Amino acid sequence: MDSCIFCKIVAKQIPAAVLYESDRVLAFPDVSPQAPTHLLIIPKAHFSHVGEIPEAELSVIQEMVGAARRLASEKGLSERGYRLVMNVNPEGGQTVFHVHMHLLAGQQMGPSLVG
Ligand code: DGP
Repeated sequence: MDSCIFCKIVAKQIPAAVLYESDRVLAFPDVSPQAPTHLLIIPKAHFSHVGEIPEAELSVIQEMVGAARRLASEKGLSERGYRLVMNVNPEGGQTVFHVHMHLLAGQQMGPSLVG
């Protein structure tokens, strides 16, 4: 996807401080953090939202969760806790249409999941 920001990050055309990289997954800090730790974990392949991932490729979500757990552990966040969020389509709050998971941590999260 030529115009996709996250595809450009995958292609190293836009800089990002890569924190985790595998054949299928990349993680880097969110450009406008909403918590002391705010990371994005994305599949390298372009899927516009979770509903667009073919059944046969859903294992990439497993890899993304694995990357999130590993990053949380490396940053000493596992015990304190963190929040994983995936926004899907406009009403779900999605603004960048390349699948991504937010890892938010470093503060007490509120009870509300909507805002
Ligand atoms: P969402 O609203 O769930 O689609 O979240 C998209 C996130 O992507 C938002 O928190 C800001 C972040 N973002 C947008 N453009 C860039 C970028 O160029 N670099 C980085 N690191 N993050 C970006």
